[in-house]
Amino acid sequence: MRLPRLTFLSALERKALWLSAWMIHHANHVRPNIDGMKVGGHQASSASLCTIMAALYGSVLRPQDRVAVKPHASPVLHALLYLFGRQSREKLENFRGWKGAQSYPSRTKDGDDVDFSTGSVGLGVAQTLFAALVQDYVRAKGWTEAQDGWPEGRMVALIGDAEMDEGNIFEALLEGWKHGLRNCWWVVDYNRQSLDAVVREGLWARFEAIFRNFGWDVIILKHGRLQEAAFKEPGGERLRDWIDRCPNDLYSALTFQGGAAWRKRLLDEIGDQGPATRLIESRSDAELAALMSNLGGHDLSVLLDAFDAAARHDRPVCFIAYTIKGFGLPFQGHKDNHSGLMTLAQMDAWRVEMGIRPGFEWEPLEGLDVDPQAYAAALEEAPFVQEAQRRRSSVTIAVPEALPWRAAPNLSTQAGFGLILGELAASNHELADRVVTTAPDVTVSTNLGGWVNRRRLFSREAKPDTFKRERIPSTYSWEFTPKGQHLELGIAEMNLFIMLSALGLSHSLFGERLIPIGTLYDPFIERGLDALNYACYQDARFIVAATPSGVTLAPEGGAHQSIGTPLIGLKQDGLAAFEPAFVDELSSILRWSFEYLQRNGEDMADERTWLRDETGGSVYLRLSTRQIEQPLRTMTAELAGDIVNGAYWMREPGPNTEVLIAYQGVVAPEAIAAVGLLAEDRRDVGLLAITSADRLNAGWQAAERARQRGNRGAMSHIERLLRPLSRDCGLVTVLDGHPATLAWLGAVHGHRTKALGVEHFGQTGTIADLYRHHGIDTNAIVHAANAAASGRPVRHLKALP
Ligand SMILES: Cc1ncc(C[n+]2csc(CCOP(=O)(O)OP(=O)(O)O)c2C)c(N)n1
Ligand SMILES: [Mg+2]
Repeated sequence: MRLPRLTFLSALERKALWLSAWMIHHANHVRPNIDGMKVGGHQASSASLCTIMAALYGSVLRPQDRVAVKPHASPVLHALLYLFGRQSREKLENFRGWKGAQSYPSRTKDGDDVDFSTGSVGLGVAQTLFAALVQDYVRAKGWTEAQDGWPEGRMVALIGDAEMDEGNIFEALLEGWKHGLRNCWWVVDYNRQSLDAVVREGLWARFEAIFRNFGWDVIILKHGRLQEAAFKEPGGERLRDWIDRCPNDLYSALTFQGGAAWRKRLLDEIGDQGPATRLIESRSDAELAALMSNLGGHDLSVLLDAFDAAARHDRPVCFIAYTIKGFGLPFQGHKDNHSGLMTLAQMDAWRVEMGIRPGFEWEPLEGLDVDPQAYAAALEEAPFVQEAQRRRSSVTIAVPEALPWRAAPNLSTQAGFGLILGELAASNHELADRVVTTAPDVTVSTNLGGWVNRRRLFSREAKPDTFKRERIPSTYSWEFTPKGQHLELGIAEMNLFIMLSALGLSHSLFGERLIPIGTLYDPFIERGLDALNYACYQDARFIVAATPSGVTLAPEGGAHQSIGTPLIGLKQDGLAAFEPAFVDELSSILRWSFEYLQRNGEDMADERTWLRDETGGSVYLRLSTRQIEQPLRTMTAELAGDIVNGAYWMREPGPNTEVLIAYQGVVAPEAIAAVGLLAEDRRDVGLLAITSADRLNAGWQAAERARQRGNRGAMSHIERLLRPLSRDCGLVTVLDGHPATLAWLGAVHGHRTKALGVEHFGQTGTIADLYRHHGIDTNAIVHAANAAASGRPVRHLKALP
């Protein structure tokens, strides 16, 4: 015997509601609480989405669809996956515990069926939109896995209505419109409550207008079938009219109070001693409460009709589903219910109501009035679970032996970046076909122009370059084609990082590996920082080249200067940060990066560097527009290895070295000049070229931890480099960025350290003016060296400003 679709989904909804609330209750009140702290979890927010998620996961979603679930409804997702046999009971019992089911859905920690991590509201929503664009991109390339191996999926976001306040959602909408978004559904859980309170009246109409403006279909699911039937009864129109005019906060308050309160209010306001009164009075309190809470988002039949109809086309659809926060729970509708938990007494009473015996709380069939075999069969037949594994994977794309560029005596790292990509674009290496670039309206100004000239812009529909057709000379060709490999974005750095996040998950979402490279101006990383963090948190793989950077962009001045970004590079988990000075360094780093971002190996530290490179990750390149003299040298494997590990000797110190200068990035000429001056008076001066403070620091920390655990031989790259220095050798660190980036080098072996860098921003001037002002010029380095070193000072120094 088969279960009718609605019977099955209604059972699924009931169990999702019970298990999500119980999971949270168990974590807070049943499991031993060692810290005496509230464990938390969101029973009301979860209840709000149970009907919608039961309909989607039980019947509508297919294995190829990808979903971002509203963060605070993660218990519902865990519960549904448990019912489908795709999540363990042990994990549920350990919800919010060590290695248990995660507080908010997590791709990396929860496993195969969590498609997108969520948590910082708004980001997961936008991620579905960008993922839909990436799906179109890979399918347009004719690669087999995307084309034949796997059907086109739908990218779905389940959104809290207050989540819609996040600006990044609207930035994404604009981008979706420009790129002809398809296959994207956003379902708004319109419970009219946020964390603090009840939301403004009439928001749904604003949402509707916005989405329609951007070319979306909008489907408003306001009333359930019970309400629709009641509206057809005599007096029903008066009831509909009253509901339509009822303020959100009053509706919530009455929902909380229940049937008797509804009766009193409705009789007071629409009682007519005639048909409307009869409509109300013909129902018991419980029936009246059920009628008034029968909103579209809690009615399976309404939801299925809407989803089934939308599934017949690929236009983007926004569903605004009216719901009740805490639906079916004792605090439903209460404005304080966001973080509210059911009390022990409330839970016990509700348990009885749900037909659950003590000790049987986790049993999948407990409290259900369905044929167990038919129910089990329906679970097995749900389209969502028809693939054992929903995540895809991709083969590794080979990386060329070397990345050449057209050398010149003076170059900036930004120019070098353009040259290297230009050469790659001209090559017929497979890697070049997998690279996809993107930039928020800074393609030309970050030197991606050469790449785009050769590899063109992506669009599903071809569009020629009008300037070219009109024979107007221009350095850059701007031609769109489905074969194109550059995704041009509007000026929104949040969008850049969410796009990189989507591109960087293509291998897992769509089975085709992409090598995404995004560019932006370095200071504006901070504009998109949460999205960058989100991309790393999801383990998306990409390269971000940030240029220009620091105060070195001198005349640009003001808020275009970046100070703190090297610290972002240092601290950001999942991101290896580099700041090369020379183009040959950049070439080695890029080549390594192409491999690094494809790795997916064991979480094991390398014995030489103590870096966990086998796991792979993303890469941040901090570049500059300052042209500097390039070293004439051949790149040996050893030097390339040191560059990637974070530092190498420009001038190796001897045993009597009194002072060592360690620089990162674009201030190389100042550091080199300072060493020249110092060497006039001192026997031995060392010069350390640092390409990655981040990787040096990570290795140092890891080696120290290993030693604490008993591995006494553990030694990182920076420890090995600094080991030969005598105890009283002084150390000067310098970069065009915050001095704290390198100041820790003094702690490696306890050397006296002077850390130079930039702490204030906003001055315009020449590079010399600004380096002097911030104390990162040659003169300042020599002064600092004198202060740090033992022995005689250097004579003939200019005073510091
Ligand atoms: C960026 C960000 N800011 C704040 C929060 C804290 N927070 C979590 S949920 C929430 C409000 C949720 O309201 P809504 O989106 O309507 O969800 P509901 O629980 O009503 O379904 C807030 C402010 C967060 N998770 N992320
Ligand atoms: Mg809400």
